[in-house]
Amino acid sequence: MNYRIAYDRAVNVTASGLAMVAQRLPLVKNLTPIFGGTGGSHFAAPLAVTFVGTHALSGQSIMLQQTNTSEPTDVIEVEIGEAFQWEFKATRYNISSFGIVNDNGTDQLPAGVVAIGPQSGIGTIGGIPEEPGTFTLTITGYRGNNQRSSQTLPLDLTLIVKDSVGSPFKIFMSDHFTAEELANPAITGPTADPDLDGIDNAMEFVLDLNPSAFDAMPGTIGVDSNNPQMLRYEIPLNGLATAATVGFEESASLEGQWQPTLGEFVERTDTMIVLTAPLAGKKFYRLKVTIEE
Ligand SMILES: [Ca+2]
Ligand SMILES: [Ca+2]
Repeated sequence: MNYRIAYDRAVNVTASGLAMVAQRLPLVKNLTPIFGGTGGSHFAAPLAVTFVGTHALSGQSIMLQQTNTSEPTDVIEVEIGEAFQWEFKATRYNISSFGIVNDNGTDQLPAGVVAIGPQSGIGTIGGIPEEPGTFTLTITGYRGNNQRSSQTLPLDLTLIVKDSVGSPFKIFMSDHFTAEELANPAITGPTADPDLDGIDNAMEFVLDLNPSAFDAMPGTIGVDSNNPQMLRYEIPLNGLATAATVGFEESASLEGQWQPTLGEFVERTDTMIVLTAPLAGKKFYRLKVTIEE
């Protein structure tokens, strides 16, 4: 802690008031050059002082406080991959800069976390954490651009980053639905189709569509440039759905028996699946996906 005294604000100070403040100063000897060589017993004369960090002798400390929620907290709990934003400002003046010190005493932030600003006195800490752990970030706001100006009391922000517990499917669904909806499998289960586009949620995930808005079936169909006798149907896949089983089934009629299409006609990569089928004849194909919930 680095309290400093400046003469930029006139406050009448009584001896008893000064004594109180002196007790807060970790380095009482710093008082000596400012108050002259007469020693600590001659505090009776009114002095003009401003305390940095403790703004007045009445104990009205300048604090940092969160601003982007109605219920401020200094503990943030998120999962890996979950975005958060925590904004703060000083209770009095606008801060022009701020410093952050982590548990190790350096300014390194957890992976995926950044500090921005302050802009108009508001600082932001946020991002998408990439590593689990509990991180204590000690933030100090400064009235000026350098870190030797008036400062707020330090605030310890605790960031708890938990290992992601959701499957890729659940994380995908959580981007589109509320917690209440996520708890209702009739809305967000893999076989539900809340947006009524005929594409169930499992397939919305595998195809990286929007499970809460109408989508047309994606993909491109054309003649295979390598073989004019063959049709080529290419469908892009969600790169986060690599664990899903994706394949085609075929049938001579829509009411008929669906059989898996032979592997020689299907090519799957992490980001697409391609069906190659003879142009001659008539056959129905459908995409089939199986996911881990
Ligand atoms: Ca749907
Ligand atoms: Ca949809």
